[in-house]
Amino acid sequence: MIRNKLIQNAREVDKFLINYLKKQDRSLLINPMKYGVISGGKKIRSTIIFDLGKIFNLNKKKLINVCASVECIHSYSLIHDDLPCMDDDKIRRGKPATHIKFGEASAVLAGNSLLTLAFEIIADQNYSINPRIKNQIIKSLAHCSCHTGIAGGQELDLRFEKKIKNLNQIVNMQKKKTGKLFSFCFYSVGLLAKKNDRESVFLSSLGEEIGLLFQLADDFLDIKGNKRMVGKPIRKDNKKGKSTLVSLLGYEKAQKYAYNLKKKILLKLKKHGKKASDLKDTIEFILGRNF
Ligand code: GRG
Repeated sequence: MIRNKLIQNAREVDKFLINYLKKQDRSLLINPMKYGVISGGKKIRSTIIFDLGKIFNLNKKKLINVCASVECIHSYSLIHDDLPCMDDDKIRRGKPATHIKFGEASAVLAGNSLLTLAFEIIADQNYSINPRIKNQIIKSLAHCSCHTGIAGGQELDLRFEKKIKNLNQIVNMQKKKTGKLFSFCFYSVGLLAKKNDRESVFLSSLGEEIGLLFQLADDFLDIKGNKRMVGKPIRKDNKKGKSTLVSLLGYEKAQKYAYNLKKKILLKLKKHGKKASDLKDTIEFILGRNF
């Protein structure tokens, strides 16, 4: 069931992105950009946005630009994450990483182009939402992506290699590196649903917690996953001396931590009753996933 939902949502976002790029001038970077963002990937962040839309009665047309821009930022982060100066991976989504297929310079430029395309997609005049909300979405996307978010989290991740870090330091790093984009998904849907400040803060932190849960699952897959299913090299964290909750607590205790975190998240969704059932399914998938 969840698999069908993911495939269907990914198709819709891919279709939007293909059409969007078709309307732009051709360039040499279109192919590495498409390779990075369109071909493959679960597009789980888009599914979360659509699930949230169900809770707040927002249709997909209102949400699709946010989904596409999030997938551009996410794919950009993966392209750059695989570069030799970062995590130095050659395989991504079961295929050669973008820099292996197109060369390092093109991968850097395609990543940069996806970053800026994300903002263009929200700012687009055909995306007809309230201009004040549009402005807030753009500001939040920038805040979650830059040194206060993903990029800052990645810097910490690299600096923490082969160092002993405590639980708070690791959680803070992972909430930035992975959690901030999930946080943006929640916050932007809250903005579109015209939620007040208190609810927006609540949604942002819930998104961050789901991002942390997602990262924990990623760390479990690095140890017990199947390389073909995961689509990228596994058993790398230990070799690289990555600071993760698994390396700090051990596999069993980290699993317990993740299970409790999931329980806490699901409890917070209780107030939305049946409307949250799709999001609850996605959260169950996030921790139980094998890809
Ligand atoms: C993007 C602003 C920005 C900066 C770049 C390189 C970098 C700085 C950040 C790396 C962040 C990173 C790679 C975090 C890991 C998040 C994670 C667990 C990714 C895997 O996501 P999936 O499983 O991937 O959703 P698919 O392939 O399904 O799309």
